[in-house]
Amino acid sequence: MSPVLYHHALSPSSRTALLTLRNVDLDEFEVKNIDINADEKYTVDYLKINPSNQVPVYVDDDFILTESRAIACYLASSVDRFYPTDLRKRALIDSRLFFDATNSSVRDFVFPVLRGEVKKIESDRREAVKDFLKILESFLLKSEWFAGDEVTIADFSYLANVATIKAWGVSFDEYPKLNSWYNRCKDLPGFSENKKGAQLLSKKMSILLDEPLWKKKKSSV
Ligand SMILES: N[C@@H](CCC(=O)N[C@@H](CS)C(=O)NCC(=O)O)C(=O)O
Repeated sequence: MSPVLYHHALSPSSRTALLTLRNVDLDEFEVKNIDINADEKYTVDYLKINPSNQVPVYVDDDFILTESRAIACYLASSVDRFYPTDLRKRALIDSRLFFDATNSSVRDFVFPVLRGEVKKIESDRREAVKDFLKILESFLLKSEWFAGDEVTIADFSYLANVATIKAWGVSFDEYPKLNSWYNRCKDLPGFSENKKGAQLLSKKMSILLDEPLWKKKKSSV
């Protein structure tokens, strides 16, 4: 049986795993869409695969792997691309991945809206997203990609989140390095698919809110 990725297009975590799959270019795999809002996700079978009930999950025969970035590490290692074995190169990639995984600004912005808990987004949540972008800009001061001069899985992880933020209508004028990186990513397999998922998420959030998802800056003229 081909390996299966349990996926949901709206989920940035899930899109990290899918972007990695598209880039490592496995011969055969299946993408199974799981509706994270539907009962389907809560079946006993899905709970056996992932007790936390989340996407993504990668299943290859009896090997079950949860956590998007662990999936990315595994897939990249299996083809010996995008995750170099050089100790320091790998350590920098891991550092970037852990930072992305533990920075909650995107999920804190998205989840309360999707759960219907808020109709307006508090300003500190918006500020946290801007702080996140500022840090990403600083990561790109010395290199074209997030962990050196070559594309790595760190870039797949950030691309899922950055496309999500871009789809909200956030201007990247203040983050020129990040903007150039994003444009460079357009050549990566899976870029458009990831962008489409980000746009669908943005659309869903906009419907649930009583205000624009991201207000445009007033022109000074
Ligand atoms: N740490 C996990 C986070 C996964 C995650 O938060 N998945 C969300 C979608 S972005 C999900 O499945 N939410 C549904 C739920 O928690 O019920 C990873 O990176 O794989």
